[in-house]
Amino acid sequence: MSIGNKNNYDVIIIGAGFGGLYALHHFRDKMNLSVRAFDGASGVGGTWWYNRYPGARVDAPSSPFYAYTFSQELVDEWEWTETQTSQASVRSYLEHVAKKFDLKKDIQFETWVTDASFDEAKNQWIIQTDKGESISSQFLICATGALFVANMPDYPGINEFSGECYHTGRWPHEPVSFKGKRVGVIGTGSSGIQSIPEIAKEADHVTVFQRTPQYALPARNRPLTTEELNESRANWSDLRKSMRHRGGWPFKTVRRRAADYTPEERRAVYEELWEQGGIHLAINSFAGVMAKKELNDEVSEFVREKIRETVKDPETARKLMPDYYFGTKRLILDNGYFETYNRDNVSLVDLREDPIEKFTRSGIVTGSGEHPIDMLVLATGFDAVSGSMLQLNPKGRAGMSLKEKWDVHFDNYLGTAIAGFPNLFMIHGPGAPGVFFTMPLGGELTTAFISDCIEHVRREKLGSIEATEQAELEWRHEINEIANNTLYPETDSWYMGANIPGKPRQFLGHLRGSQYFDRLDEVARSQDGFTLQ
Ligand code: NA7
Repeated sequence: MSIGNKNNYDVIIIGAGFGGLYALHHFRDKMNLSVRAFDGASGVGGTWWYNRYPGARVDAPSSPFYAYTFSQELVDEWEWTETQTSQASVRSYLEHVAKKFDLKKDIQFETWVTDASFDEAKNQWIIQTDKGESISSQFLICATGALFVANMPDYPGINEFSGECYHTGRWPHEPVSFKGKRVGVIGTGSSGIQSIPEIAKEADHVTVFQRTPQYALPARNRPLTTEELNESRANWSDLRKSMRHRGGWPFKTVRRRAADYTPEERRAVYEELWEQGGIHLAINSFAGVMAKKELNDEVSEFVREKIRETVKDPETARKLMPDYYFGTKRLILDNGYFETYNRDNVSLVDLREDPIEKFTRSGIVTGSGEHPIDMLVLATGFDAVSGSMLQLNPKGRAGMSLKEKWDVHFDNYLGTAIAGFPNLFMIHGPGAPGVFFTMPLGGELTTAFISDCIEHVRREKLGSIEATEQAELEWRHEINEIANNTLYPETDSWYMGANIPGKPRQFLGHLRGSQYFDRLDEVARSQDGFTLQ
């Protein structure tokens, strides 16, 4: 084992969420490298450390698959309890993982990395922390989180608001009481849609400020049975392979051709899938829903009908009608979201027809007047995928900053390496499958790739590995081509960077996760697209 001293390691990892924790375990325990990890939070979890708002859950019927896959022992000993895992449950699981693999001793918590610069003469990264430390390593792993930098709206007077104010992505650790309060919630993505029903159960009144109505589908969350858990444990190695080859989830998808069905028969299929749970409608209806406009329109209309049937007040139902292509914004699994609008203490403001003009000390003023509130909940999302890397803003060759490099396009190679930034690897960077694949497994597979690259450099006694600009260019075309053959680019979403004013418009994911990881395997063997020296 190469032992690092206090100031120099083989590998520095930034972030102690799913990606960073696994990377630490892998590099330290499987590759015998000296590793130090840093995280600004006081504990493990990354995104799951911060997003502890009421109702926070994985946005998929996740258990036991939204979890690490590499250890049968871990799979056998962890008791998942519900199909749609709660934030508290994910956090307990990650605490357990950290303890089981003795990870915390190599993580420096409550420490922000304030700078990271590449020393070309020594082929090393030097990081500075807010504790005044300067530490170096040959390799820098950025597990900084795809959903980390909170998007804070910039409405006139918002800082004058004198009531309590919380962003869902920075929720306090102390309990927040909504009792007797008038709560304003801005944002109806996953975080808004998961939290609004919970807040409404306790608050005096909830006013939802909605910019874009959403296609939320029933989560049908339920207890996971012992038989189900044991069955997946018994077949874990096959399930793991299925996940790798079926886009991150082991579920068998039915390949149906829309043309083989009459409209009435298709409708019956949608109904059946809806009853099974929204995820089935999302992944299992007909081939081409995400690429063919007419077919997509049909599913969109089906969901709109369901919303109309659920929401009693026709005017509220009208405002809740989504009008973009189904699935082109992150699909949301809800637990009673639309039903919440039938409560007397919930009202909806459609910001597209009644925009926010300003905040006062005690409320929000829209075109129709003032909405007095005691508490503001900002469920306004994140500067997703690229935001955490830009916040870190590493400096590569010749001192070039990532902000300069990514001024107009988030160029990189394979969603993990960046030309001009040798020996730096991202986990879930722009263009990686990220949220289009099961993220814990995606992190494991990406780490395996990075590990092959590091192994290669060390075996050959080289100093650095760096993506070429040509490889970046080809990669840019490759991921854009995949996205451009779908309806995703037609919609303003965080997938496209459209939620952040001024952010370059670029599809931020890779839609074919299994193919992507095949590609990583190929490149791990060939080192194509990299310069090694
Ligand atoms: P999202 O999905 O980005 O949702 C944010 C919501 O906030 C969305 O409804 C936005 O409307 C709205 N928003 C953002 N900025 C504003 C302003 N300035 N004014 C009004 N409304 C605004 O974030 P979440 O936290 O819900 O979920 C992120 C991911 O976490 C999710 O996709 C899952 O993968 C887990 P818009 O739709 O942009 O018009």
